[in-house]
Amino acid sequence: MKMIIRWFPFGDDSVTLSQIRQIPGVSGVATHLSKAPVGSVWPLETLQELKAEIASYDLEMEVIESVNIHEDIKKGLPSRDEYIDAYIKTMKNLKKVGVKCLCYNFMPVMDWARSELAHPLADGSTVMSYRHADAKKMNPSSIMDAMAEKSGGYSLPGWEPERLQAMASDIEYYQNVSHEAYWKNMKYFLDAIIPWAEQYDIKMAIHPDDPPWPLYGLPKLMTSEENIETFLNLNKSIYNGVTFCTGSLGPNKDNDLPAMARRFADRIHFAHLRNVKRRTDRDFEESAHLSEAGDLDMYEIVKALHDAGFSGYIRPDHGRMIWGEEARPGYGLYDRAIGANYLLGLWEAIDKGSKGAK
Ligand code: CS2
Ligand code: MN
Repeated sequence: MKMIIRWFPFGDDSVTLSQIRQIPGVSGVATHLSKAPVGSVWPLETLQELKAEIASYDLEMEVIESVNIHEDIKKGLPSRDEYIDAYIKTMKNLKKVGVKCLCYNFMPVMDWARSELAHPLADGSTVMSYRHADAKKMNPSSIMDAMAEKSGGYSLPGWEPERLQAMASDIEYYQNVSHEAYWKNMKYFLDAIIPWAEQYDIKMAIHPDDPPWPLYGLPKLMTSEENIETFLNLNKSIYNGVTFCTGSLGPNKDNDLPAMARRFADRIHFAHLRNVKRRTDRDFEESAHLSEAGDLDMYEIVKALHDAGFSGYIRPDHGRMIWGEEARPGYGLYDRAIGANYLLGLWEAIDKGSKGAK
């Protein structure tokens, strides 16, 4: 298992590689080419420069999060083939710079959605929160404005401006896309790229939908144990894997995360471990990583992964904003550093306990 931290390059992050390097137990970063338009081929020389910068801080760049999927692929349009070709060319360049795991998502139109980016907690920190009634009321472009305004000018993962231009018309398009059709589009993509993932030895790791339920009538599939099983059966290669994001799957109280971790461990190549506090079946807020801070038993989740032989990458996911830090929402330094070492502590105790440490 390797503990990593997500980092946004090219001045797009308030957190520095020098700071990440000082977090004990962290071996590398999950990063991406934030300036590469969705559907383009990522230039090898840019990747080489990025890897060299990361390596100059003794950090590894083995995980990419994310090479986003062009909407035409998700829609299953004829133009998808040219974007799939570009995706495969990008994978070839990623192989050349030593990437071993590629996190992506197949969420239609947008990445995660929240209705509040700085919800105050009693301890004076703030978290991102989701109230379904508010999110439904907010038309997508106002969510975009609210997010852009409150995110300190950072574009949020998956909410890059070029993806949002067509947001309203894309949402309209998906009103007539059935789950069955969407699964077919997903399978078409997987069957095209998994042979190349095998050849390049890059483990593909799809990220769940966040929140894990329908919003704006969009087909949200990666939401439950049953749907993860369906996904894994679309293409049975070990290279067709999952990013096990507990904060994305956790708001759905029917998701038994330790059981899912045990069941899918051999197809989980990347784990985003964070906690959430459910308020209702459709409302939640994020929390500190500690089990008692939210509704998830982080010990049981880590134990399930460990005991099932998980050997991939783990990262702390969204943290609170604490000690007055101003950063990309969910991506402050302090609470993710605390989370990383909490998770490492759990892993060490479970690992040594399993070996009968005295
Ligand atoms: C991330 C997602 O910030 C987050 O919650 O886990 O944005 C994730 O990077 C993408 O969905 C993966 O493509
Ligand atoms: Mn995640």
